[in-house]
Amino acid sequence: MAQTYLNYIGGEWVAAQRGRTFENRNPARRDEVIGLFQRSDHEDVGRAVQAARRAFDAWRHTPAPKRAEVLYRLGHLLIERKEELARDMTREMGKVLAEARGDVQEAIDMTLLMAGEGRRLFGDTTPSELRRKFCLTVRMPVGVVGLITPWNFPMAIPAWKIMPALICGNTIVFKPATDTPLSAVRLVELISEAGLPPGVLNLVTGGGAEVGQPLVAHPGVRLISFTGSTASGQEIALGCARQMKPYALEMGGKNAIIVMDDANLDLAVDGAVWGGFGTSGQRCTAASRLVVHRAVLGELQERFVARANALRLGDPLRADTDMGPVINDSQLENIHRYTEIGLEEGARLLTGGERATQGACALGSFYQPTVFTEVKPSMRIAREEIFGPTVAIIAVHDLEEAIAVVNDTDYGLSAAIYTADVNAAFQAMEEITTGIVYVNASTIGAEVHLPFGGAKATGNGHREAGRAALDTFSEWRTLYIDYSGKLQRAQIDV
Ligand code: UN1
Repeated sequence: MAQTYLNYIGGEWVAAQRGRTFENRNPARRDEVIGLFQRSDHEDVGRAVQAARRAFDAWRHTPAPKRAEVLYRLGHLLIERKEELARDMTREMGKVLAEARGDVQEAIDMTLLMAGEGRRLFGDTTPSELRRKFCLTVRMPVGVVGLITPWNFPMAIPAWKIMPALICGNTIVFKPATDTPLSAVRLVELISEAGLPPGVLNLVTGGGAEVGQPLVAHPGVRLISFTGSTASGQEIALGCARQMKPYALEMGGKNAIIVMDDANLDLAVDGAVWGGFGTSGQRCTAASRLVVHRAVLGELQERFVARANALRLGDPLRADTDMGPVINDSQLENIHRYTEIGLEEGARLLTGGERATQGACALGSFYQPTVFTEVKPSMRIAREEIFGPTVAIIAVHDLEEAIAVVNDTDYGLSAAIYTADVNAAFQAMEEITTGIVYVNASTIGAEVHLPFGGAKATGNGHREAGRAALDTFSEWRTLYIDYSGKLQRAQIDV
């Protein structure tokens, strides 16, 4: 009998009001049920918001260095439990164990980074234009914040949002993806063990329509931070706009690697394999396009396909597995639909293009590493986010054309260039319109102390991680202190 996991509201583990649950299965072995989770609805959201509102006053008045102590304790608990957290994550989400450990590590890094912010949270001090007048800015919490997170980074992305929200003094209602609620429960268990006061962080599991939408619509929630698809992000933006509620959105990508004729091809192939097939291509930073100089096209293509074919698919808990399953069968069908679209559009399939069913793959939702060449920038497989192990190769004549192709997409998250030419590298860094640009490294590999996010349809101008995250989760308060003892008029009295 599968274990049942509960919501966490006001410091208590509780069942959803209506008593409904949903099943979470292992994508590598569909017969394995990970657990039953609460299928919550607007009533549960309402209770969680109420608990978060009640906890807000005490938490915002807790000095930030004291809030940080909870985060330091949490960081150490995460370090201690890293291995079991990674195993749970691999079981529910399917990324290979080494990557799951990396996901937990990213949560650790963010937790400790934000704990350090407890003694910084810097604002500005600046002179006044008037005498005996003092000007400064301080960060104030926003209030109750709603966090909606995806399944592809079940612990890292929740940590990117929860940790800055907490250190800034907000209280939280957290809705994790329905495909990865176990990692969310584990994280919340540890935060509570670390001593977070009841009500400061509340967990409500369930679907987008039943939990996400009421969270966005609730007038008591003062900010929504969301990572997920562009379609859902647009819905959230519209819902928030009706209430003048701020929202920070982190959405899709159609990231590209440029390989120039002078590139170190060993390095470029390593980066293309890691970027294209790491996490089975299910990263918003995945390298789903390879933009290759014609002079090296043949060789690059040959080496890349050989490496794709050599990837070992199977049980992601095994150390010798390179690539695990995709998240579920409906996503797998979506990935396969794009293979059909690519073929219909006239791209040439070099390898893959089918569900993988050999050996252990027969038990789960596996898709073969898939490579298309002769892809034109106008094709849908070159423009739309597939979120699977599918890479489109586009040939170009020179750097200018390569940059134009990279930029010719609605998205703007990450890009990379492999070249030995410093001028080409700088030109790419300047001209590519993504939030993140890598030189001689793949499109994935963001670190927590730098801003993460993108332009165009990828985001709405916010950045996660680094100091930038504090700007999302705090309101600036500007303070003027006039100690002249008389009326002084700015802009008028000189
Ligand atoms: C995501 O793809 O949703 O740079 C986040 C990376 C990771 C974070 C990715 N550190 O790929």
